Amino acid sequence: MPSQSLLRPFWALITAGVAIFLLLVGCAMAAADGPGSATTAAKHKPKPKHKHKRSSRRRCSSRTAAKHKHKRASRRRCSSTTPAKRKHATPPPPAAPTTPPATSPTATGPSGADPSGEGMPVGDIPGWHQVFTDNLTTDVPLGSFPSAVSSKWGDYADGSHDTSGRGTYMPSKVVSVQNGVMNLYIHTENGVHMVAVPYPRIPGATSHNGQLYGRYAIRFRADPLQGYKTAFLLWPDSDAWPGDGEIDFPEGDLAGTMSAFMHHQGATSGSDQDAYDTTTGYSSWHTAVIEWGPSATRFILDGTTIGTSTSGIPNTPMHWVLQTETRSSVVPSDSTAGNVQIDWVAVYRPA
Ligand SMILES: [Ca+2]
Repeated sequence: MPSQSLLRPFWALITAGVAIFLLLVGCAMAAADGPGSATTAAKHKPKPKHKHKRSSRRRCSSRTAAKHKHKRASRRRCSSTTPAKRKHATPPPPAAPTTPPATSPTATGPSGADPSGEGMPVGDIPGWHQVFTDNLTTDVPLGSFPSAVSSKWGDYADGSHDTSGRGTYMPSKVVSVQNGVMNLYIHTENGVHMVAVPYPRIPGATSHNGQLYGRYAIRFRADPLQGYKTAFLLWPDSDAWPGDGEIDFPEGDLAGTMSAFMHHQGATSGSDQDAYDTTTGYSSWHTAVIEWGPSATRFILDGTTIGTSTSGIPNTPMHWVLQTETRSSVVPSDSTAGNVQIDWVAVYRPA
């Protein structure tokens, strides 16, 4: 039997060993609970909604909005779309395949009514009663829009400035219907950048052509015209902006990508809104749908929902205008010319 004095260093060694072992185990556990768990938490954290306040993307100043309050042609719209600056919280939908812009539509159906390859929806769908359609099968020569189809369409009058002030609404020089498609021939004459804002006249609408809630579908494409944009939108009949909100889709530079926006009911500034970006450009045919209901506003691009807003939904009648005009931040070249094309539109009211 070893003596007590001989055992003392042995026990000291064992104690030290155990202490080191416990220390190592402790460190390992701490490591597991520390950065590792943070990473795990981040990985499993619910994805942030694909939604952000667009504070950096100021729309019209309140001064501008007030100034144009009663001027239909010039109201609103002074956004400078800078998609690159806006980060996506979630991956955007995949980009549509790009095909060379076809300025002259090629008919695919027997009647040539659906050159985009997707027929116009006809009839009610669950929750929605169809109130307006136009497959644009009646030709309208340049200079005759909207007078030739005034029971179905209106447009801002020739000669007024667009939102940025750089362009001029000139439907007589811009809008025609041919081969089953409405063409908005965006171009410059004598230094005047010519744009237009056709809008369908909705049966049963308010005196401002509005509805309280609705579903708005459009099949469209555009040539990549730098410095021009679409802001197809729902604008409050009240003209109370931003208080009564606004709904925009698709909005974006024709040479860039599309976004959707819902300005909140009760907003006190133009940045009080939800924004949903995509990586989809305008060159190919696309179908954009705004579903505006009392409990949700959905933005659907080619059958995929790209954003849903459930609070601050505008709750007064609004009217749909296919606003196509110059951008505020990019001066279009005088040589830039091409078409925004619309194959069909379909409008619904709540069933
Ligand atoms: Ca058509």
